[in-house]
Amino acid sequence: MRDKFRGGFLGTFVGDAVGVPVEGFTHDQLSEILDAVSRLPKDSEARAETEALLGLISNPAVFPDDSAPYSDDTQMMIGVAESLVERGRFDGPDMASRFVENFQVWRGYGAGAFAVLSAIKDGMAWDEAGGLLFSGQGSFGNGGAMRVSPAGLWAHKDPFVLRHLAENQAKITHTHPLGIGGAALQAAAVAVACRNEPGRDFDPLSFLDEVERFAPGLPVPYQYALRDIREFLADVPATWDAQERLGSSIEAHESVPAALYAFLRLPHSFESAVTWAVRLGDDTDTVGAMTGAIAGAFHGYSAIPGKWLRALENGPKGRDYTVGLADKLWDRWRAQR
Ligand code: R7I
Ligand code: MG
Repeated sequence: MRDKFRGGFLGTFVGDAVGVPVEGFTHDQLSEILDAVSRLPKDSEARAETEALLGLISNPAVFPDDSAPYSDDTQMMIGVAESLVERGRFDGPDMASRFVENFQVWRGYGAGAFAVLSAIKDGMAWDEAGGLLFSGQGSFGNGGAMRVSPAGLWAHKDPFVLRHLAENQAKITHTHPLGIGGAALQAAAVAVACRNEPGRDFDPLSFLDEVERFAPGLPVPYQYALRDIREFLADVPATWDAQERLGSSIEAHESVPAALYAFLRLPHSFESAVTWAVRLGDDTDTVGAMTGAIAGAFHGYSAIPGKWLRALENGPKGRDYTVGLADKLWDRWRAQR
């Protein structure tokens, strides 16, 4: 179980880091360029330059050890985890203050999240700023879902605590029902991944049933997407059609289902699932992070390729810190049972 907690944390971190350099590429652009780079001569300058542009997805060696950066996804996941480790339950003011303490603008925050964190930093109440976004509708970006894995791990035994945690941590920045629903779905997927073991008899449809039991009554777009996922899973061989139907954008309802599908489509390999997810294009770091969280909680930290782990940035609040944080959450989880 410790390995699964670490996997859920570092899965987010790795998926984020793999996706960061190629964020904003469309699926077609990414496919073309990956195909082109594989045909360039091994020792050519053109190949080295293109690989340097694409980062971990094309060649992990382009990053010296301890240098591949994470983005806001991992930074905010760290905030969720720090608060849970310290408080042992959802504590809004504490979690919001950790988001603000960790806030480094250059990590690539969404415009809404940036506004919320800046407002809280300037003294606005932690539970007020999020609801002001988008003319009072609140954000339906995927920011509440991208960071939720510690909540999924923490509450993997209890669907009620899980829902409470997932929704409340989202609401600090995302109060739109679709933003909240995405966080609930992603947390449920991580929780169910934590509850199940990889093996030959793994059944994606039973996994999906369990996810739906852990996240009942989601807004309609999620219910349609879950139905689509069932349809795509029956498609053999799988195609990229899912990309068009599910989407991989910055909006929660157009990226959380895609991340779940990427895991279910390739449930036997962390690396394959994350690579596939990032290759969907568009919001690559977040779809990568969310797929990585699910696959990491399922396969465990020990299944994450060493070539990716070694590359991750390892300064303050880097790789070693994040592994330690996962261990602390696990220790507290055990102590509290
Ligand atoms: O959701 P969020 O924290 O970040 C999402 C993505 C991730 O990929 C991060 O890594 C980062 O790159 O951004 O950021 P928000 O700003 O809350 O939401 C993201 C975007 O979704 C916004 O900038 C809007 O374009 C859009 N959006 C909305 N547009 C109109 N009306 C979200 N909610 C609304 C809305 O209600
Ligand atoms: Mg990001």
